[in-house]
Formats: sequence, C-alpha cells, structure tokens
Amino acid sequence: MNVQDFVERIKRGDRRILAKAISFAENGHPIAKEILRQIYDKTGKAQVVGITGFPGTGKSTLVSKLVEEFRKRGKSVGVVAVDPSSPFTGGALLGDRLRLNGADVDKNLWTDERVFFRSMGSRGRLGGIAKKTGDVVKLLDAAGYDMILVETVGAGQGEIGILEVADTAIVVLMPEMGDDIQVNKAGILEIGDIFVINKSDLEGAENLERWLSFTLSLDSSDSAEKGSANAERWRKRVIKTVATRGEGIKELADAITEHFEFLKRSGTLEIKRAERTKMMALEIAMEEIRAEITKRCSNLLLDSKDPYTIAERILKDIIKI
Ligand SMILES: Nc1nc2c(ncn2[C@@H]2O[C@H](COP(=O)(O)OP(=O)(O)OP(=O)(O)O)[C@@H](O)[C@H]2O)c(=O)[nH]1
Ligand SMILES: [Mg+2]
Repeated sequence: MNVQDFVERIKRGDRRILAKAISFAENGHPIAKEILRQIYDKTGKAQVVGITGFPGTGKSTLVSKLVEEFRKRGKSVGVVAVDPSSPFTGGALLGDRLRLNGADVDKNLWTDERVFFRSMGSRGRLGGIAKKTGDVVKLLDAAGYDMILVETVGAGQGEIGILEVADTAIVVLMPEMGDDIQVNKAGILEIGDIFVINKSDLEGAENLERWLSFTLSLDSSDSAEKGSANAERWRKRVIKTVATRGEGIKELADAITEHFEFLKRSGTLEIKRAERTKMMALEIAMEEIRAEITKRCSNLLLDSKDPYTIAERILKDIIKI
C-alpha cells in the first residue's frame, strides 16, 4: 500500500488502516510523515480535549462516561490514553462491561463503529511524546472523529504538555489528596479551562470546590489568551462529578462544548492552533537535527579531544555558526 492509499482510506474512516497509520506514527516509521503531510488539510474539524490530573483521580472513568454522553449527542469519539497504567488493548471482559484503562466501559462502546480507543506508551521509542500524541490526534481528526479525548497522567513533572495537543484542557482533581498539593502544582491553574472535582461523593469535595473557586477568582490571567485586550474571556469552570455514578457528566459535556464555541467565537481557536502548529514544526525540526547530530557524533567518538571541543565542531559544521 502506498501513501495515497493510506490517505484515502483514513479519510474514508477505515479503522484498520487508521490503526496501522497510528502504529507507524508511534514507531516513527518514515511513511507516517508522508501520510501526516497529506492528511493535514483534512484536519481541524475535531475538538481536542485533554484530560489530565494526578494518578487515580478518575480520569479514565470520566473519559468512558464522556464517550457515552457524546455518543448520545450524536458525536463520534476518538480516545487516546498516553502512558496509561493499564492499556485499552487486552481489556478483560466483565459481563457486558470491559475494563478500560482502569474504568468499566459498556461493551457496546467497543463495538461502536464511531468510537475509537487507543493507548500509547511514552517510553522506549524515538521522538517526543507530545509530537507523537499530536500525530495520533491528527490521524483521528482526519478520520472524521468529532471529539478526541486525550488522557494523560499529570503529576506536575514529565507529563506531556496537554496544551500542545488540546483545544480544551481539563484538570481532574479529587478530595482527600491535599488540596494545595494538587492545585499549587506548577501551572495547573493556568493550564485548566475546566476543573473537575471528581469523587465528589467523598468528604472534602465542597472544601476543595470553595478553595479552588476562590483561588481561580484571584488568578487575573483568567484565560485571557493571546489577542486583543478586549477579547472575550473564558471564565474557568469548576464542575463536581461522581464519575462512577455518571453524576455531573452532562454538565461537563456542556462545558466542553461551550468552551469550543467560545474558542471559535473569540478567534482564540485559530491563534491557539497556529501556535501549536509552530511548536510542532519546531519539534519535528529538532528531532531531525538531533538525529543528524547523533549520526555525525558517532563518527567522532574516537576523537581524543574533550567533549566541548567536539560539540563546538559539530555545531560549526551543522548550523555554520
Ligand atoms: N468514590 C469514587 N470513586 C471513583 C470515582 N471515579 C472513579 N473512581 C474510582 O477511582 C479509581 C481510579 O479510577 P480511574 O478512572 O482508573 O483513574 P485514573 O485517573 O484514570 O487513573 P490513572 O490512569 O491510573 O492515573 C477506580 O477504582 C474508580 O472506580 C468517583 O466519582 N467516586
Ligand atoms: Mg487512567
């Protein structure tokens, strides 16, 4: 199969070919680059929603409920879990439910032609995880999925920047985890468009909500985004959920849709996406430069000079500084 076949079949929504293209992208196969180049103009329709939060806060459970909710609303949904504790594949059957990355999922969703689940690991392969996730998202977008939900574990260090792939960023918190630990963690207030207090059946949810709402009200940046000073602003939302019981899911789905409407209406979506394309291009270029330098470096390893001198020589050679 050539690139053109891949592109045509992805655009037609061929799930098997989509899965194959995703694997190519994950493995950094050269054909992936050509496929991505050619599908790019077919992307941009989907709303990409990033869902991040500490391990165990209930992200997968929320995702599976959101999939059900968006399906009810007639949307097709692609799901990507980055470095999940338990991957989607090989889920154990539990009656009519399936174990999905820690959450129970109705089996109907697995056989639903308009739902696509995919897990990806973040280790052991070449290339940055943010770029790879971006590639997978683009493939799902080109395949026509209306909503793309990306679950990433965020513990304040090392997680992929969901901002690099998501139009809408959801931060999932839960009571009893130490409010200040969760909220003060580097940049969490800035990155979230919507904050979910999941496990609101547990004690302390009201306190966390009060505290979070108060802290957000102090945060003057309030998602002003880049743009003119009088641009419409997004008021960050705090939504309480009990994902296991499906409580608060409708409100969350509404907020997600409202955020997308806001992004489009205010022109923020265009700005955000242009910024992301730039970041992505930079990453692609860096990756290639890195590969090139590594190649040249391996020819120089036997050189007896100190590493600083060798590095300088490589740089002079490559960027001609
Ligand atoms: N009490 C309560 N438990 C919940 C709720 N939502 C999820 N859980 C449970 O919390 C545990 C973790 O849920 P997951 O959905 O796997 O959490 P996660 O954030 O995806 O976890 P990682 O992917 O490992 O970071 C599971 O046992 C869920 O059943 C909730 O609203 N209330
Ligand atoms: Mg999970």
